[in-house]
Amino acid sequence: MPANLPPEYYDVEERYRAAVTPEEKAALLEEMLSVIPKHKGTDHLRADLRRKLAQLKAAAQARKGAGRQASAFHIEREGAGQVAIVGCTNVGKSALVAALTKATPAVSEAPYTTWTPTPGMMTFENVQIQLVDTPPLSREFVEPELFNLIRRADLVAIVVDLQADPLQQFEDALALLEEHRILPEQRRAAVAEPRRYTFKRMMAVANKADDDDLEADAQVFCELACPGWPLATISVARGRGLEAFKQLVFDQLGVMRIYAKPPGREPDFTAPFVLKRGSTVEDFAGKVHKDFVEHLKAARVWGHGVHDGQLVGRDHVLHDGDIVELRI
Ligand SMILES: Nc1nc2c(ncn2[C@@H]2O[C@H](COP(=O)(O)OP(=O)(O)OP(=O)(O)O)[C@@H](O)[C@H]2O)c(=O)[nH]1
Ligand SMILES: [Mg+2]
Repeated sequence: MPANLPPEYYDVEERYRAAVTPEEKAALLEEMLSVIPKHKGTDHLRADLRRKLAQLKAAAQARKGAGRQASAFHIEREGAGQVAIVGCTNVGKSALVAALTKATPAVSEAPYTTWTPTPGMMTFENVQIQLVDTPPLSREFVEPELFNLIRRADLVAIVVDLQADPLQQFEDALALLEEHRILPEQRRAAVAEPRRYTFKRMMAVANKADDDDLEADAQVFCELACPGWPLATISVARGRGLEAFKQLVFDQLGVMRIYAKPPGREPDFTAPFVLKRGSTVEDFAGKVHKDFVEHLKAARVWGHGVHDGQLVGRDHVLHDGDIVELRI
């Protein structure tokens, strides 16, 4: 036992030993974890407590039946899409979410810092995208609920640390996901029994590209680990590549922005409707108001592949940035 534990720790530990119910034990384990200083000397102790906590939570989850309980891992989707920021410990997931949103997850050089997810809204041009910081994908301490969070996300960003062993980190993260029957969309065509898996859109994020040499390493990493994958090369610490990261996330979400034009007025460019790419005028009408779908006669469109104000039918496919005036 390291000598430098604060006195509160021993108080909580005593209560933990006396606790009877699993809920009480779990709460006290959380309290113990919150008072332990984070440094190398406490790594083993923290790992041990976290393992116990994960076991307790898994048992509690199994008793209650999945999903009914309000859970820290159940995060309501907000904005244009939900992006799960995942990966091994210490790669900079929390640092990324803290840099791009108003959320303030703890960032630390000690491993296993995060263990509940934290959502935050990232602004890209005129849309808001939800990033979710998550606990590390670690075989030892991972909570089963994390995989449900990942299954619900619209996009999964796997973060690696270019200054550590990014290939191994990437492989470990993917292997753990695969054990829980989550595969990248990229692999769907190559899988023999696709019905056994959940396929998710995934992108790679090579973090800690603090200088040009490391940035070049990112290319090599991607060629070896995930050729053809969408890759964002960033340094959260140096603020490199973050704009390109946002653009890539938006592109990979597979959504588009449509502006509603009330007859005789200008559209509001600050408040786009966000629809799946490939959506039609009819889909858009349904998003504006469900009654509009039934009563829709035609629409006028300004934008891609039409002349200004062209009349189109309900099956017309829209494009990112189109302006639409619905005719009811
Ligand atoms: N050099 C460098 N360090 C970084 C960069 N981004 C994050 N870090 C550092 O990496 C360490 C880990 O960052 P976190 O954001 O806590 O990592 P994490 O992936 O959330 O870790 P867990 O919560 O344990 O899964 C911290 O010391 C950060 O300051 C970067 O771009 N360059
Ligand atoms: Mg973290």
